Amino acid sequence: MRKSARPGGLSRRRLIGALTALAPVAAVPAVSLPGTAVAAPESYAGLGKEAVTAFRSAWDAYRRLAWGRDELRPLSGSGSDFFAPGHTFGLTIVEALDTLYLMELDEELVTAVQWVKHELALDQDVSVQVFESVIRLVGGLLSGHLATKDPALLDLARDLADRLMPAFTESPTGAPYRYVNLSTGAVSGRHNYVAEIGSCVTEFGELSRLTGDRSYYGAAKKALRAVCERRSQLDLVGTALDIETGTWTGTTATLGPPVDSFFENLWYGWELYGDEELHAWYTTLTVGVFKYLADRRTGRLWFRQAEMSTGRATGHAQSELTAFYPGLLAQSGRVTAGRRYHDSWTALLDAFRLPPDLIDYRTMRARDPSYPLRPEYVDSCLFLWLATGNQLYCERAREMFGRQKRYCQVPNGYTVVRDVTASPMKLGDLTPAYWFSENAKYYFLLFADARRFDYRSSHLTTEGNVLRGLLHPDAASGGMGPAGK
Ligand code: DMJ
Repeated sequence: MRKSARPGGLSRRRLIGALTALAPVAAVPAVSLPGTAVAAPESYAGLGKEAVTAFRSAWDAYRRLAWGRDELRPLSGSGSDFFAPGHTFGLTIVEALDTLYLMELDEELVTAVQWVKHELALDQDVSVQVFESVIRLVGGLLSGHLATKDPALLDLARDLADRLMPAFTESPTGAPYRYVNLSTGAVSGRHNYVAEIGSCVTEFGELSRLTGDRSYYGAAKKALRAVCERRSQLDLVGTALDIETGTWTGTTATLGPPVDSFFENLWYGWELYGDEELHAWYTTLTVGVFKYLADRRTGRLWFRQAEMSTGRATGHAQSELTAFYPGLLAQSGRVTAGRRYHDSWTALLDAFRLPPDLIDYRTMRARDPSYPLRPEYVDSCLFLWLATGNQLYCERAREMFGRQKRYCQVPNGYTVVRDVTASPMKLGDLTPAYWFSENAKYYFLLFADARRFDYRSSHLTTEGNVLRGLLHPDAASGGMGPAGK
């Protein structure tokens, strides 16, 4: 998630003014960024426009070369399916809906909404991953609905959630099966990961709120309970459960995948829906994380892997996916630790032009040198900035944006990197759909004075879908184009 609730103005500029007046933060007249010269402060407006240009270049290529497919392959000029070969859900379109709205690309938004309403086929005889379907498709449809107020998008989100529900309701433990067939409801995959079990409460809670049907929230909460009540005596959870017996099949405690967004959802469920039990679980497990996983021996804050029942260290890998944690810490009141952990990730950018997907933090060597255009570092920039008002995080985002343009930009937008340690870097052929929902949006919100976003109080899901804080400044004069059409 991501939420900030603060007094004061709504816009980015007014927010900074309010923060400065209320609680002066360390001014950043000039920031020395790793691997760069000193960045002088200047207006971010130009960068906001550049974020839109970056988004447009990839979106236009997607429209031209892969419209209706899940994801764009910008080098080969084609499209690909995310969930299963031969089955497509227009994932990029669904993921882009609220970004299009925030960027005021209203003609494109109308086209996107029309595609979703008339072409998105949910009744497909295919098994899909429940977790990815929830965070990307249900979440994208919900934020699209909140942006456009189009009831058809909510109906689609509900239709999809209903098709996914057997994964939860047929489970003896309440932890969902990993896959469900969207047409038949057949479930499969009794071995499921903690992130996948426990990352549905944000979206299902919102669906319950909007429809008045508590069963979605109930199912997601039961799944969280299945994990939290099986925590070890050290207040650590493992990586995977046999969801039929409830026994742990992966007993390594880690902040990284396949656990990561589970922690976000505990906090988000509390923050969005006021569920005290989620707050208690989050607090308890966070104490366990800091007691057994936090590792400061390199002089930086990192998080090791450990055996969940003994706390014995078992690994020192750090996935880039874990770079969401500084933002979550900031949102949940551990700002100092969040800042420190973000500093660690920033230091990594001294050694690498782009963050490798997996490193050993003791040696700072890449264990997986790919860079799948991950958004987590910038995601944390946004939430640290919202929490502190410190422009340092805008500067860090500016640096990453520059590097993405330098190394990932191709004629059809942006693409993933297969090896960030090679010179020149070896490129892959994919624009992940999350780039449209996350990276582009985070840059835009950090740099632009987005008039359709409430900087004072917002909530973004793990996939960057905005569930709170979408403003409708045009509503009085007739509202946006696609609403209700
Ligand atoms: C996104 O799909 C979500 O942020 C998810 O929670 C994990 N990270 C990927 C992108 O890296």
